[in-house]
Amino acid sequence: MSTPTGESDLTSEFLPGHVTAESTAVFCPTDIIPRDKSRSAISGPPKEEMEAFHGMKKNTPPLLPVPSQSSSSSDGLSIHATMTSQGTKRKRESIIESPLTTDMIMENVRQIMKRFTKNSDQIDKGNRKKATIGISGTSGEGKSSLLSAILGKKDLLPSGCFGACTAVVTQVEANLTDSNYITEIELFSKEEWDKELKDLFSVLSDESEDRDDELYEIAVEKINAVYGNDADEKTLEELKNDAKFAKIESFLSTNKEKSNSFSKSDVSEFAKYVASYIQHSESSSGGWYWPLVKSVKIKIPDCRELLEHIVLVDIPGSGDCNKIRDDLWKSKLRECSSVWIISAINRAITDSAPWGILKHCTEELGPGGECKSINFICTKTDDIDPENYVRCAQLPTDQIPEDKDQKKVNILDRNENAKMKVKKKFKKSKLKKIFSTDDQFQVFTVSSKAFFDPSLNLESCETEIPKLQDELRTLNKSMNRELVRDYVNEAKGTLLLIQSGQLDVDKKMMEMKVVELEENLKMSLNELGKYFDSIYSDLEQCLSKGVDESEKSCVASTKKLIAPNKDGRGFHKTLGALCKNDGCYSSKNRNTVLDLNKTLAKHLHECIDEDFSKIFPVTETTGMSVQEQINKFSIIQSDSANPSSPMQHFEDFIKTEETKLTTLLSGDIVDMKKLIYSSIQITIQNKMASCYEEAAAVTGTGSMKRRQDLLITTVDEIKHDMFNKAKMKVLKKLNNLKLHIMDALEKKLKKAIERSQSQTSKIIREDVSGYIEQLERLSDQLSD
Ligand SMILES: Nc1nc2c(ncn2[C@@H]2O[C@H](COP(=O)(O)OP(=O)(O)OP(=O)(O)O)[C@@H](O)[C@H]2O)c(=O)[nH]1
Ligand SMILES: [Mg+2]
Repeated sequence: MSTPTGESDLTSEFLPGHVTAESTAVFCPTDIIPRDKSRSAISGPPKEEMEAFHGMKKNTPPLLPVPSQSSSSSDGLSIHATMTSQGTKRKRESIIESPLTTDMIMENVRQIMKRFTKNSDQIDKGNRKKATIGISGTSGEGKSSLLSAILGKKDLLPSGCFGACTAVVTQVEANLTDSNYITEIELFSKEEWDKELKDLFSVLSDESEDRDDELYEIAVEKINAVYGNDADEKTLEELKNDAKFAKIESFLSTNKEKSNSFSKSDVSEFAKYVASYIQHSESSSGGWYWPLVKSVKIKIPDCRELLEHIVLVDIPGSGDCNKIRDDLWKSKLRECSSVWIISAINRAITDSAPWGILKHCTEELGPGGECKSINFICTKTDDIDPENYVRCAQLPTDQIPEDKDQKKVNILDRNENAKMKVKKKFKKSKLKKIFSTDDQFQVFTVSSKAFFDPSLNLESCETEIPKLQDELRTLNKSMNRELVRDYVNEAKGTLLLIQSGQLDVDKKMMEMKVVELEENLKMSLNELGKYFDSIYSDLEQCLSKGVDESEKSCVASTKKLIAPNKDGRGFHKTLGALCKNDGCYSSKNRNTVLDLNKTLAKHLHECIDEDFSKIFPVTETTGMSVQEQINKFSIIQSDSANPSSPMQHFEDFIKTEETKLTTLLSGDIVDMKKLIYSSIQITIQNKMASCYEEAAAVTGTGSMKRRQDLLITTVDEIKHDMFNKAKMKVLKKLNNLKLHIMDALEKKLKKAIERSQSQTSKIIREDVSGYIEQLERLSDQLSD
């Protein structure tokens, strides 16, 4: 433990480390290092120095000297030149006036806390989740190229010229520990792959005329990718006798427990390795593992500033009808706080695909998810046929460019046009309804190619890649601030506990305060309980209405979905796939999605959507959200203690505990809200499961009709029970949320009261009020 004898000592200890997502120290009461009385007096910096520092009377240490290299810190706040020098009073004052970076604030707090805790460097990983940005779009539109450009690493991710390229969901984040490129690959278990293989071979053996050609093609591709050319011509039994088969089996068994991890310092070597797991290539067979992969995580060095708190997820354009990956696709969307829709600029307006993909998942993004914004990104802006453009845009023909500069004028003109048209289209789309303001939807026009290739004559800013990088940087910065704010709050709580413990508080007064706070807790919980009861009854009413409407219309809407009067033969295959896939069919490019479960859940969703988004809004305040109730929950009456009262620190400590709890609970609220919303569809799917299975097994002449009849009759028979179960499930989960929140508040705040009481008996004789003030000043610097 360091003896805080002043600034110079601290300087020698100071390590300009980075703040990491994980760097929120946990300060437990047990961590507090008791001091004996003889040493306690020296626990702050020397008094004279302190008074010289601020003219303060209290024991307040100076803010730490600032490392010069922190000027490149992740939050990019400007640093005054004098902040790097030290020694005189004048210079120290300028330290206070200049804004500190979050790194500096963090380090200051860490240094302060070193004096009082054994593990001020201990890291709490669980506190705040990283933000997920989903990058979605049809195959070949430039998602992977865009990601590589944003990270400034050309060819990092495989990109393809022919057909689908990225085959699996690829998660990209920052490597915050060293300068290596790391990949963690999650493979199917041996059992999962055995089942998949069995399904693939059953698709191959289907020789009936209603065979699903898309499924058939996917089965051939997958089998050949893993086992080599013509493996699809063998039977499953023959394949099992193949040496390659045994190799793959053992590969999956050995990787069952741990994910397959790989680390390289050389980017091209790394890219080549990763490609074999995520690239879908038609040019060669065997030796490609993408069919065996569930998901891939890639960690990139030197991008802390962009991705310290953010995960980018490349969501491949084509579905492969694998249920596990399909579920992952949907659950990834549910996790996204922002989605980037990617479309080549020449198709952005006319092509329905980019909109089609998301049209089917507004629920996963809106009420059932946490999406705060959508960026529509038009890619390949460098790719223009000037003559064609001048003609299509009906520009005067003398504007056909003859040189590069004229071409650039056309490119920029098309960019502006595209932005305008896409925004207009968005205003009319279904997606619009999940947002409350227009600025939650932005359009970018980018060229990943021109970003790396200056010969294409676009300035870096005209490629708009820097604009997207800035957006990431800003988000990262604000998340960093939140994290550091939590850290400072936590530290403050610890010091307040110490401070309240070493003041001579009258025992009787303390007992009275405890009784008062316990009483307040009871009353506040009571109020919160009433709030939950009222939203329960609101939702119950909406759901009951939804159940009635669902019962009335479900047979008709089922018929409309599974028995449309068109293209009977083609539809036979679609229906077969729908039954095999638990009620949901999605075409390879996800443009066409038929989801019977979602169709059946529609009325229940529609009836609760308005209330649900008031109770669980994604961004705005509604006056009736759970989050707002938690934010205002407090057992401290605002003016219950006067500032000079010895009880003040005790109350302040409770307040810091309340803030901590609010942060913890907000994550839980979002997670549980998603479960509540999705429970409607899941209940319906479970209720229909045996019917899907039965319908999938129907074969022979007239099987389409028999499948349709079976589905329609079942829906009619079980509708009452099914929709009521779905309703009850929602209410039960809402009640679980209530219990979870009430329980957490009660237990944690009781514990906080107990902790501060027991602290009073500890022998820590040290005035830490100066440190507390310092933490408050640091905290002020973090306010927006
Ligand atoms: N001219 C031009 N071509 C681009 C640009 N971005 C990507 N491409 C090309 O478009 C093709 C597809 O790019 P990818 O990045 O693989 O597309 P993707 O969206 O990841 O495709 P999937 O992985 O199949 O989902 C490749 O040949 C790229 O070289 C661009 O900005 N300009
Ligand atoms: Mg790709």
